[in-house]
Amino acid sequence: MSQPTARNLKRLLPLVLAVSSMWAAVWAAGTSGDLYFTTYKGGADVNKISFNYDGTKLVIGPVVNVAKTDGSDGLIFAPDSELLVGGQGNKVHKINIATQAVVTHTAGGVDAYHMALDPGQQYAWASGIPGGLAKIPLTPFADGTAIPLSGDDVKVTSLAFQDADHAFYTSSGTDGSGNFGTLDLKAFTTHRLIKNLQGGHGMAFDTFTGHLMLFGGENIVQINPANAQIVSTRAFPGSKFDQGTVDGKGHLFVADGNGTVLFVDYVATKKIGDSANYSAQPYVADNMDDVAPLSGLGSNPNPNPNPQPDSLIAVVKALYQDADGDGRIDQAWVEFPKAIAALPTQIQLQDPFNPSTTVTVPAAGIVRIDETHILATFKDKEFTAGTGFDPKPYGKILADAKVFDGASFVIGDGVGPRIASAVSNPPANANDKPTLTVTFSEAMKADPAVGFPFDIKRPGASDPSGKIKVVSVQPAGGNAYVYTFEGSVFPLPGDSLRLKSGATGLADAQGNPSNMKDYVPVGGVLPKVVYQLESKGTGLVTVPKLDGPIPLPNSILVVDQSVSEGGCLNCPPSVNVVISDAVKANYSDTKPFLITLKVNAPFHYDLSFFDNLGVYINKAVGDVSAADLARLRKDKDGNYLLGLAWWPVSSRGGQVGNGAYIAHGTLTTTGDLKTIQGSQGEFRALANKSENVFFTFGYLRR
Ligand SMILES: [Ca+2]
Ligand SMILES: [Ca+2]
Ligand SMILES: [Ca+2]
Repeated sequence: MSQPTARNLKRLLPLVLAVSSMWAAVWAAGTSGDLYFTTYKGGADVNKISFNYDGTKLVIGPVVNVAKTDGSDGLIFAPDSELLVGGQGNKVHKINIATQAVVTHTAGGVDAYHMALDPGQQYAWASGIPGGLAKIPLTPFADGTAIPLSGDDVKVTSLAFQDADHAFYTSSGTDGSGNFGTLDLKAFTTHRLIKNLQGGHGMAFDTFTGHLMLFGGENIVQINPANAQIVSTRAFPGSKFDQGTVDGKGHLFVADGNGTVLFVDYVATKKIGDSANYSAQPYVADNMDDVAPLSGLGSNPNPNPNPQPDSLIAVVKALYQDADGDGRIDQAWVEFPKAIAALPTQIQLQDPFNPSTTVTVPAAGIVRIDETHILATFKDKEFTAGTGFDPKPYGKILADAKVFDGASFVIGDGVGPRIASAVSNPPANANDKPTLTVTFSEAMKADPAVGFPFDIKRPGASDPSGKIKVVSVQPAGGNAYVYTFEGSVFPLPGDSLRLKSGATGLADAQGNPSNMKDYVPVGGVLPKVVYQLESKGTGLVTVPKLDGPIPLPNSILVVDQSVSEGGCLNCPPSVNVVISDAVKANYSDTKPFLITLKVNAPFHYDLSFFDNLGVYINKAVGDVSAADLARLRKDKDGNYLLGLAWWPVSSRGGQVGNGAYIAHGTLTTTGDLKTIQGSQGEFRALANKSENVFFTFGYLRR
């Protein structure tokens, strides 16, 4: 390696130190502004982004096009605030940012890529990668002149000035490595200081450290110009760095051919390679080429000191959600168009179902999901409903008006569907299939291929999950669907259901899957099912002596026990008195009723009676209909208490004598037999709906 000349070192050093210490004291934290950059494939190839770094996190704005050229590479600002852009050939563009007008002049036959502003500000210098040097007049802007170089390197890439007559140069190809040295701008001779430096492609002078920052390939190199020693380096593997810049406040930006911009905060360390530095490398645009200087020669003489209103951050998308899955909206998911450094501190949200209700979510309820998304949660004030509604401007960021656009923003439906109701329909006839009518909380498509998309709970019985086979799903109007089942296992009244969380093929119109956490009871009617009643014991029933025994079609007389006189539902007029007496039951140790039932729905009875030798006595077949029940009193739970009294007259017309008898048959119901009391007196609480009856009882004739 060659050493720099003593003349070079002395010239630069005092100025650099004075400036850097001043900046360090004043600017310790952040930086913001506009970063202008080019892309290398034409089209909308001159652009800018806003950036804001608050000392902890870099935030960049969307890409804004500045102009279109027929080729662009390096770019600098002219003293008149127009952009000078190397045109990737024998041309230099000058762009009026306000009008987007582009004026192009030749570069004296030199291929113009990287640009540098001369310290005297009358000329710009264009150079190649590496290539010849051209001097471009700026007062006025005109065709350039090629300046042949001699010395160690006759082709150059980037220049960084020490003073009016002396610059540092790189001489580098597209791989990002190259030679580094000094250029005498009077003699136009070069003196190489470092050969084949990894990272020696782009270059910027940094007043903050007094050093040169070089960029190329994966590498950033910090060189002390006073002695040409490398102070610090850092590699960012995979990067294709080209031209970079510094803001003079300890922050560096480098364009990367992969489309990112590298940002490094070296305020505290003053060394670009220090691992303690904050760095970020956000994607900006495809075909990223170079960035314009942010400080020093070639930087914007009139940078925009204040963000324009259009740089306030607006919400791009927002959704109401139901985090705990109870069907009530309890949070808003909010998306911003770019990374946000600070969170909103107050968000106002309107209830879509009760427009007069708004909640204000304070900072404590606002959390970051990632760089561009936040959640505002208000579980303590969740809305009363919310799975399906139209998007409307329900949201507003109240605080942070300097950062966030305070306009109302639209919030859409981000809550998946729920079950509003489910009704079980048992088969009415032997060949029918059972069905379940499910009404969802909002419009959705129920895909039959999904099968049985519900979690089911069946208290006190075996879990039917996995045994339920769906054979079809048919729309039934509105948000209702009819699920038809194969086999005997299907949802019953008393079961409860919920939609499976995240079940595919079951989203609402917006594509939100369900996250229903609670269960909805299944309504409807129960199927006829047969159960075993007590079949032992010798209860004793009694009926007063019948003066005129007559055989009846039904030897079971159904009596309403809620009426003290014992109103009979199916008694012929001729037996009224008898039953009335029976209800009074003034006979010790005997009961007037063969069976006592508590029911909530119509039922069917089919019983036969035999004597203790098995001789047939009589039978009882009939129904207690809904119309019958409607005549009775209901208890507070909706049940009817009924007595089944035996009519002790044989089919041949004689009253039976004292003795043991056998009852055999079934009681079935479309509803629920709540309790049943056999002749021996025990009440049984039944989970079942129907009974097989087979028992003996004693009959005491009075
Ligand atoms: Ca370039
Ligand atoms: Ca909720
Ligand atoms: Ca929804």
